[in-house]
Amino acid sequence: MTQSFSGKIKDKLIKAKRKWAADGRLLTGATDQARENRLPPGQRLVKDWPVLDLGITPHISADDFKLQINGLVENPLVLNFMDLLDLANVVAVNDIHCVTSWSRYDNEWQGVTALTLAEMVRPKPEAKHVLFTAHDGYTTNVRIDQFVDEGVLIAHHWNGEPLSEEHGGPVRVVIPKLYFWKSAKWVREITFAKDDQPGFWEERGYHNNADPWTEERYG
Ligand SMILES: Nc1nc2c(c(=O)[nH]1)N[C@H]1C(S)=C(S)[C@@H](COP(=O)(O)O)O[C@H]1N2
Ligand SMILES: [Mo]
Repeated sequence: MTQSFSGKIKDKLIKAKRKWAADGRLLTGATDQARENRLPPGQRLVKDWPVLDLGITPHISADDFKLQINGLVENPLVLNFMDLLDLANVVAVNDIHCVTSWSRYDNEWQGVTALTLAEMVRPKPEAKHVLFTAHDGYTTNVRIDQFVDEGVLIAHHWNGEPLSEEHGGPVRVVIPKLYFWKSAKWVREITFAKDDQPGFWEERGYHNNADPWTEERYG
């Protein structure tokens, strides 16, 4: 069977990232004291916004976009792009911290809070975990308390512009307190569950919890 070009790139990227994870590379532990309050340990500040993903960019128009919210909830929902715009929207400004060691300050996101969506679907008492599934096949997981936390958005605008395709448009998740791999681009499904289900990188050596302040990078 011949493998597609994008399939090859994908495999290459996965291999490189897995190697870093195995080596514990990028785990510098160094802290810039002058910026201690803003820049987590082992991170460096960038001005541009790198694109990181599995190498496959799904093309989903706002018209075709649908978000399913399901699993252990009283009221499963399917929302389209217009539904999201019609819900209470907020603007939140926060910093991105990527596990590959770059951080980017002052990103202005617009979208619906995860808390708003949770209130709409009403998770059952047994629901303790949330799994995000994206259109490129990517998955990532958080606990329900991390999901409903302050600043967590299902976002469709960045710095006043519609979120670009390469950064997860039309709609991505933003979980500012965790390393950025927890923020699924091109999100299509949010599933509440009793048990934790490790996502794509969590299964490949990334930390389950992903707190940048305690460098929960790998393991
Ligand atoms: N759907 C999807 N979401 C994803 C990823 C991915 O490969 N697919 N990569 C994650 C990782 S590892 C990072 S660092 C950020 C990168 O987001 P950016 O490209 O907007 O900087 O997206 C996260 N969300
Ligand atoms: Mo990442």
